[in-house]
Amino acid sequence: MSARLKSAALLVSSLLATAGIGAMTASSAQAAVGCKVDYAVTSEWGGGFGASVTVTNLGDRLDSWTVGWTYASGQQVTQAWNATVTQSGGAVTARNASYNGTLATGASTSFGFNGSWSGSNPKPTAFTVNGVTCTGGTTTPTPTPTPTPTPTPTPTTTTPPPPTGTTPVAINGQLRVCGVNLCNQYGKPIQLRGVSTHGLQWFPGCYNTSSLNTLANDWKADVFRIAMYVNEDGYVTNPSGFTSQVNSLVDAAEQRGMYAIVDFHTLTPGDPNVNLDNAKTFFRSVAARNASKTNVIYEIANEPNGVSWQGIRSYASQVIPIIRAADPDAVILVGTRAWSSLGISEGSSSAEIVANPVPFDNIMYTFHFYAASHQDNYRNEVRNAAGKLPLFVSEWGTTSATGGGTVDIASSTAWLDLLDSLKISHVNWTYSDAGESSAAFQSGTCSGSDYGTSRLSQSGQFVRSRVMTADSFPTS
Ligand code: IDC
Repeated sequence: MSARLKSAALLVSSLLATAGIGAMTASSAQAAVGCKVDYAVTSEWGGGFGASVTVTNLGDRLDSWTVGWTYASGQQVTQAWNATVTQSGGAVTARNASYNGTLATGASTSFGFNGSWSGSNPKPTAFTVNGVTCTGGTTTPTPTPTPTPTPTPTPTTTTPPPPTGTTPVAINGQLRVCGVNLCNQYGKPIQLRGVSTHGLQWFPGCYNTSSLNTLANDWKADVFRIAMYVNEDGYVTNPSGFTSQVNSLVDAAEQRGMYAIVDFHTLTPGDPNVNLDNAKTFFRSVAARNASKTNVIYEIANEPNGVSWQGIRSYASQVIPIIRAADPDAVILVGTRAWSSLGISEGSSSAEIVANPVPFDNIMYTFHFYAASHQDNYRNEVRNAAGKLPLFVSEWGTTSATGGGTVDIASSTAWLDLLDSLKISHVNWTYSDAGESSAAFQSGTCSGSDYGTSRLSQSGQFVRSRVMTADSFPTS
C-alpha cells in the first residue's frame, strides 16, 4: 500500500506544488494570513502510527487549504482521511477534501492518517498553510506578484489501483461513509450482505474453520457480525476472554476477505450508558489491536431501549473518540432508539436523529427489523430516512422479534428488495444452530463439521439465497 501511494504521490506532487499560495481565496495583497497547526500522534505500533492534524485559520476566510510539513527519513504517510495527503521524498502535502475546504477566520478542521516509520518517528515542528509558514499568529504579507501561469499538468488521481484479489475486502478495501452511502476505496457506493453470529457465550462452537469457509466460499458473504453480548453472561463475566474471542473472529474474517463488525451487543439493560466504562475499555483495546486492518467496522451499541436519543447520542459522543484515537479511519455504527428501530418502536422516528445527529463523520445509524413483526410502517420509515441518514441494517431476522415463530418469506423478500434498491447493507440474525426459527442451521449442526445446504433451516435457505447473489462491486 505504501509503495503504491508513494508513486501516486510522485505523480501529483508537482500539481500540488502549484496549488500553494494560489489556493487562497483571499488573494488580494491586503488579505491577512495566519495559521496554527497541531500535529498529534494518536497511536503508534511496531513500524506504524496514526496521526491527527488540526488546522486553525487565523487569517481571512479560506476556501481551500494545503498544509505542508517535512518528514524525517523513514516516515511515510500510507492512508489518509478528511484530506488528500501525498508525499514526495520528505515533503508531505495535505489538501482539503471536497467538504472541508472552507475555513472561516478562527475556524479549525482536522484530518488524520496512518503512516509507517522506521528508526524514529519525530513530530514535525514547522508547518505551512497555503505556502505560508504558520507562526500561530496573524501576519499581513507583502504583496506577492501574480505568479506566471504554469501549464496545467495532466490531471492525475490518487484513486487506488485496481484490486488484485476477488474477496469483498480485497476489492473494496477501507470503507468510508460518503453522503448517506457506504463507499468503497474507489469512492463508490456499495452494499454489504452477510450474517451475524448468535451470542458468542452460547454458540462458540458455530464459528470454526469449516463454518466460516462455508460462509465465505459458498454463501459468499461480504460481512460477518461478531455479536458479543455485554450482559446476559457475556463480556462482563470475562472481559479479556471475550475480547480475545472477538479478535480471533476478526482475524478469521480477514483471512477470508470478509468485513467484520465488532458488535458491543448491549440488550439488557437498554441504556448503553450503564456500560459506558465497559465500552470504553473494550473499544480502546479492540481498536488499537485491529487499527491496521481494513476489514473492521465497529458497532458501539446493539439495541438501545428505554433510553432517549439524547442519551444514546451522549454515549456515542464518548465512545467514538476512543475508537477514533486508536483506529481513526474505521466506519462506526451507532444504534438507534427503541431496539435500533430509528425510534419507531417507542413512538418516535428518525426525525429526532436528523435534527440532532451524532457530531462525527464516517458513522452510520443502525436499523434492525424482524420480518414477521415489522412491516409496512417500518419499511416506510426506512424509505423516508434513507435519503437523510446513512443507514446500516446490522441485524434482521426472517421471524418475529423473539427470534422464533413463523418464518415470513413474503415480508423478508419485501424488506430485502427495499434494502437492495437503496444499497443498504444487511446482516442476518443468526448464523447458528440455535433452537429457534431465525437460526440458519438445524439444531445440532455445530457439533459436526458439515455446514452444507442439507443442514440449513427454512430461514437459512432463504437468507443464503439472498446473501450469495453476485455483488458486482464498482471499482471505477
Ligand atoms: C435473542 C436470541 C435468543 C436469546 C435472546 C437473549 O435470538 O436466542 O435467548 O436474544 O435475550 C434482538 C437482539 C438479539 C435477540 C434477537 C431475537 O439484538 O439479541 O436475540 N433480537 O429476539 N433484537 C430484536 C430481536
